[in-house]
Amino acid sequence: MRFETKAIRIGEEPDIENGSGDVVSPIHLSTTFARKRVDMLPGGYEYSRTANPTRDALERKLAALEDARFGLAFSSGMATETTALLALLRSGDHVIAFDDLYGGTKRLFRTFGRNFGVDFTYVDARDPDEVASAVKDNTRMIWLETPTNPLMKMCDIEEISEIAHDKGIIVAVDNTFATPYFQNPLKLGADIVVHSTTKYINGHSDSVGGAIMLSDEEMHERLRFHQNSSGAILSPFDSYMTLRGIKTLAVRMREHERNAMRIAEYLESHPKVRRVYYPGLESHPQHGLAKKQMSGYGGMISFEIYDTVKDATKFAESLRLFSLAESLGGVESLIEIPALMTHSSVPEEERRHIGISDTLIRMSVGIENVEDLIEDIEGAMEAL
Ligand code: P1T
Repeated sequence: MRFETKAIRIGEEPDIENGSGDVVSPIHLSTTFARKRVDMLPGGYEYSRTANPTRDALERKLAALEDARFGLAFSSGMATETTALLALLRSGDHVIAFDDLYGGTKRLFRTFGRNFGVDFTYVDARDPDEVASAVKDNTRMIWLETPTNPLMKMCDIEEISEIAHDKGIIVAVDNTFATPYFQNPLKLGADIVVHSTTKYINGHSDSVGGAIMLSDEEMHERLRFHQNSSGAILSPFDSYMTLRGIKTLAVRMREHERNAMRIAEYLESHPKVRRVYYPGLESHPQHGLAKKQMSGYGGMISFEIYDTVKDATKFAESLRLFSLAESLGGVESLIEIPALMTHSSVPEEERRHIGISDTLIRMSVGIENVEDLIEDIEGAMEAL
């Protein structure tokens, strides 16, 4: 099956022989499942934290999207990351992470590292040599985002995976920005893929969730054990919402990208714009890598305008169609200022080092009519 077919069909095969033939997975709200004898679970289910039929349907669909053997669904992207760290690391381990990551991920790594004795080293993973030279004897994991939030930096998953696998290091890739429609890290050698399903996978800004997809059986066992024991599971209702959202992932991503490309080109030619960060632009320093490891460039754009934070704020507040809000990946367009919003928990000095200026603006381009979006941007530029 191709991507669009899997996104619609997998996990929700109608059971005509024994069930009611639902073409859509029902929302199984039951917290527990009855049995006739203590040693017999007729439907295979015991207690909904451990496994639930609606979440199972979603986990099967999620796995199919990344061509993985296993999928696990969690109550948020952050709960997913927390579970991955708990399941796969031990005190005394060392982790190498891309220095440009979602602010909340860095905040989690800071507290996790401090409280559990895990050492994190941040590197500019655009250069694989920087990753290689950060490896120590106790390095257990390499954590990557590509493209990164918010600077749209990229790293070569294949090359970094080769460095890691020589030394038995786990490669985890947060694929939230690219989505499985445009990029498949497991096929490039990564061991686990992490998603905030809150974003493109659900796609409608009405469910907070997260997921891990992977094919390694032993790592899956450990993650599944911690999913149950720490309990940060996705609810049956949110599982249903996400199942529903995924069915249109391919069509949505094609539209997000089409609109984003038009807007990135428009911004790049605008005299009030200093710089545009979008992997689809030939001016992006890693456009070649984007072409190599992604099949499309996605719907996220960051850019800087001349000159002050006041101008950036005024621009963001003057837009009428772009909602001034954190998050991304929904059908509606959003705008935000990372230094003041999503990445405000990253210390100022670190933001400067990475390149997140106070005037950096991040757009999640929705799938509204692109002419309306450009007119909106034009109006806000004129207000400056
Ligand atoms: O918000 P949550 O579902 O817990 O996901 C966290 C997360 C993980 N990874 C990436 C790449 C993310 O962008 C996020 C959440 N990001 C935002 C809320 C934001 O506006 O950037």
